[in-house]
Amino acid sequence: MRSERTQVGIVGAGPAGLLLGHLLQREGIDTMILELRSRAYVEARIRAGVVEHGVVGLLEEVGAGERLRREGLVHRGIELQFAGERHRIPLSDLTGGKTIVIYGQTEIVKDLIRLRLDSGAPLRFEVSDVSLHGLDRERPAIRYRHGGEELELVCDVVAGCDGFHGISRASIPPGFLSEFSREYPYGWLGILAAVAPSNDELVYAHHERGFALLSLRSPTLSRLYLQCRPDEDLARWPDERIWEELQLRLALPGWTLREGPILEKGVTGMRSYVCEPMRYGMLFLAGDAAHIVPPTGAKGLNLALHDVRLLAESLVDFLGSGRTSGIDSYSDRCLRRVWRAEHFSWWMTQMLHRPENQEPFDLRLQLAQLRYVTSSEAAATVARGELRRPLVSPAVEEEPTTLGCAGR
Ligand code: RFL
Ligand code: PHB
Repeated sequence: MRSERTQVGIVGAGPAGLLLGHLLQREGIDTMILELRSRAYVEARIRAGVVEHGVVGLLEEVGAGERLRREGLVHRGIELQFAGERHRIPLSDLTGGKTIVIYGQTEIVKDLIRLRLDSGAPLRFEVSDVSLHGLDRERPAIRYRHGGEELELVCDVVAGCDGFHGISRASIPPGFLSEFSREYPYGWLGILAAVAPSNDELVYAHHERGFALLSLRSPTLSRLYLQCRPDEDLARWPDERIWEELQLRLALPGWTLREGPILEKGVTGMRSYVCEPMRYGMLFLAGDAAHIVPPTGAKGLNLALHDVRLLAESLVDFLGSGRTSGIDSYSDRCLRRVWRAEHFSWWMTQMLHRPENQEPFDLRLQLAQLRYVTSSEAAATVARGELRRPLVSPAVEEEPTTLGCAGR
């Protein structure tokens, strides 16, 4: 087995692993990124689309936001549809001018891969048999296969950025982590369609047939989702049925949902999950490897990038000056933001989705909540107050969320 050496071994080239690599390389720290999949696969995987204000700032600040600034679509509000009406939530007005940007996660990943490869820093795709060793010792190691060769990467620190199904969290001894989770009886059937978006802003629709979401990726690409069962069989959803259902759930008098060729479709289950702490010895977890949220709140990508910003700062301090205060408080600092996002995502999910056999009482509670969120001056005022609170540190700055200005 050939042995190599790096300061930070990063498992996973999703948004978290790639941004961490970029942030550390800029500070002169040696990193190696190992990714299970091919570059083509990673660059084609369709996921998130909403980037929050703070994350846009972060990407721009570190030289990874050039195309995002050019091509990203700035949104100042979103719409909530229920009981046959649409109500606009003016995010910007409620948050002192902050905006969200619509820019595919896939595009962020492409931008970060390009930056990495241009810098000459190592990024290996299609590695296999990845395993972690000596995590509770001073020099942990990552063993893996690449191009038919068995390799060992000796590190100062391992960053587990390998998503919810990765091996990093699974390499922590049983009993060490506390895990918190909730499964929802819902899935999302998502499509990408070659048609101009039918609305300028996102529409979150509560409907008796189930939730629907109208989103977009560009002036010529629509992204739409339908609530379905978590184990929904896509074979039961030919394109015509998908459009028919979207038409029913998003219908509004005087408004038309434009249809077009479906380029991609998939089903995602919904789950909330957090593990505590986000560290074991010299292994630090970041992003979906440590926590996931149902997509209703559009928080997962944003949380993942916040984690690695904190992790990068802490590691620079540790590897550069030997200071341990940053790495020692990393998990607690992340988890504060994580739990706020967990609450918000759960809240959005339970407010907007239709459970099977919903009790009439629960339906009325949902509608009451939706009416409150869209009409209450008090909810908006509370949100503005929250955002003006003195900040604990820039890294845990309060963010406006897709709907987060109201109802929390
Ligand atoms: P990722 O993106 O899952 O990347 C992990 C990477 O690790 C690789 N990997 C391994 N590599 C080496 N060795 C191993 N043993 C490995 N095992 C796995 C994987 O191949 C992969 O490349 O995690 P990361 O970087 O933490 O990023 C998290 C985000 O991807 C995720 O939170 C978001 O996509 C969630 N999400 C959304 N978040 C938002 O902020 N806004 C949104 O609008 C939003 N919409 C969504 C979403 C997620 C969705 N799905 C598919 C669950 C919409 C959907 C439908
Ligand atoms: C998306 O465009 O993929 C998207 C938008 C908002 C969400 C989730 C996903 O809440």
